[in-house]
Amino acid sequence: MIRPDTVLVNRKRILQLNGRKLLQGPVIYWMSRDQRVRDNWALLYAFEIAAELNTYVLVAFALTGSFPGANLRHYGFMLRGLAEIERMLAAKNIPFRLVTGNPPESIGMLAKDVKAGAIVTDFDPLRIKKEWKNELVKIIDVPLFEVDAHNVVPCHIASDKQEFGAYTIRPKIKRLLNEYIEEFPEIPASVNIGNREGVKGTNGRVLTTPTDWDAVKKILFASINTEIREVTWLVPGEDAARTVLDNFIRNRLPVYNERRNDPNAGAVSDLSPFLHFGQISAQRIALELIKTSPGDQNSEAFLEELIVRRELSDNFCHYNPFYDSFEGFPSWAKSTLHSHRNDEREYIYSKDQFETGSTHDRLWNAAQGEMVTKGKMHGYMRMYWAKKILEWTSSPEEALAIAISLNDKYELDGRDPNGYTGCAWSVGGVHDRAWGERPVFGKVRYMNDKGCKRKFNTAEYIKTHLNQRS
Ligand code: FAD
Ligand code: FO1
Repeated sequence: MIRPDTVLVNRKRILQLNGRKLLQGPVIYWMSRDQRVRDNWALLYAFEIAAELNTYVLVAFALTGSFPGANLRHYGFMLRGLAEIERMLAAKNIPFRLVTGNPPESIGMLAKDVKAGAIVTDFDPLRIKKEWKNELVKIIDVPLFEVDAHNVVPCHIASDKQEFGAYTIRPKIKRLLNEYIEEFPEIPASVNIGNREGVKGTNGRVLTTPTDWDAVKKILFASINTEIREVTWLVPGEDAARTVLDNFIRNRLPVYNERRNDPNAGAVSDLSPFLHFGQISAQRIALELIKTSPGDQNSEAFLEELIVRRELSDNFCHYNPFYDSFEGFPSWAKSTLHSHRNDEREYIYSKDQFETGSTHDRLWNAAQGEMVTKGKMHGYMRMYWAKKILEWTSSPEEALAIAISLNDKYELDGRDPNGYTGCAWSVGGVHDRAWGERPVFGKVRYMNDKGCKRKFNTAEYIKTHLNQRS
């Protein structure tokens, strides 16, 4: 076990994924989910190991063009955030290296090339990330440490099993919050920043010359779907995320509790894209909220979403391998949906009709329009949107597949545990209870436009988001 001279990170955030011993050599932080320099427990742990080995940290990001459901809208946002990270690291003389190809292979090769002594990476409950890590441990001879830098209470500490719902995970998180919601230590000034002329590979080639991001984009964009436009209303990156947070706390938090379910109100934080790409730490957001407005109903309502709901999504994806399929629904939901399989559907739409917002329901089409145009559908509408897909398709399996596919294709914050869980909640009653039985839904909670009309001005929402096309 390591005995660093300064313990920066709570040991319970850290898991070692293989049984290898530390070697003498630089420590690679394989940055993936938590794409930020500040407030990053995984990066801080890499510095702990580097201090112990009296070596330096090399931050590496493995870029793959085949991230499921990702396209220009997402890669554009992410790459601009990564370019900012490289600049922020360079200002601290911390080397950065972008590698491309299949991530486990490219990280494995880099580790060999620099004769790494250890690798640290961040926690992510998604199947693809678990596969990458399982592949990497087969090809390295150094320790691979995984640090939960995304959750305030580490996922495997909050609970060791799939939770039934917010009501079961909330007390477990609340009990542990004080231990984990600590301030972040600064990156130790004493970090050994390696040789000034950059990190060399075994063949003497300098690996950490500044990344040619235009060249990276050119190669990447030639191989991905580029028809979905990047968004322009949101600037990516750590600094921009902090500005959005400060603006939210000042201007929107005071009305959050009462206006957050009104999609016309602009009362939500718009932080989900930054949280998805890890460009801001949820713990930082919570720390700032508690500092500025402790205990008021708006902060409580927001922290419920940011901590309990978000960590419930990681819990679901981490412990349920079927998080994106009918199989992952609770048994009560599977049986009730099953017994209503052959109910008459009033409408049946194809994926293309959903995607182009060509249903009979203008409110639904407006929500689709908001997602396609803005890249971020309002949270209340996402529930309505997904539940209507269940109502207007011939099976719950098809409904879930269409909801996930469109969500991941157009949402800037898509391809995320929150998304798989949100779709499974809407279509398959995950984390919800049984309601009054009705056609198609069975006992899965039903939503209709009357419910929306009671909550907000649907005509205004339709006017704003129903793109001219339909
Ligand atoms: P705010 O209200 O400001 O919330 C702040 C943060 O709290 C969010 O960024 C998010 O991290 C968390 N949060 C809020 N609501 C939820 C929730 N219901 N579940 C989990 N965390 C929550 N969220 C995504 O991040 N990516 C998705 O792809 C996604 N797809 C969804 C699909 C469906 C069908 C549903 C019902 C929900 C989905 N959500 C998804 C959850 C939620 O709608 C979004 O997190 C929220 O709308 C993001 O906007 P915001 O940050 O402005 O929200
Ligand atoms: N993570 C990586 O380590 N490498 C990638 O190339 C990569 C691409 C990518 C594209 C879109 C997107 O939404 C996420 C992407 N991620 C990538 C993962 C991301 O960093 C998050 O870890 C997960 O999506 C959230 O769990």
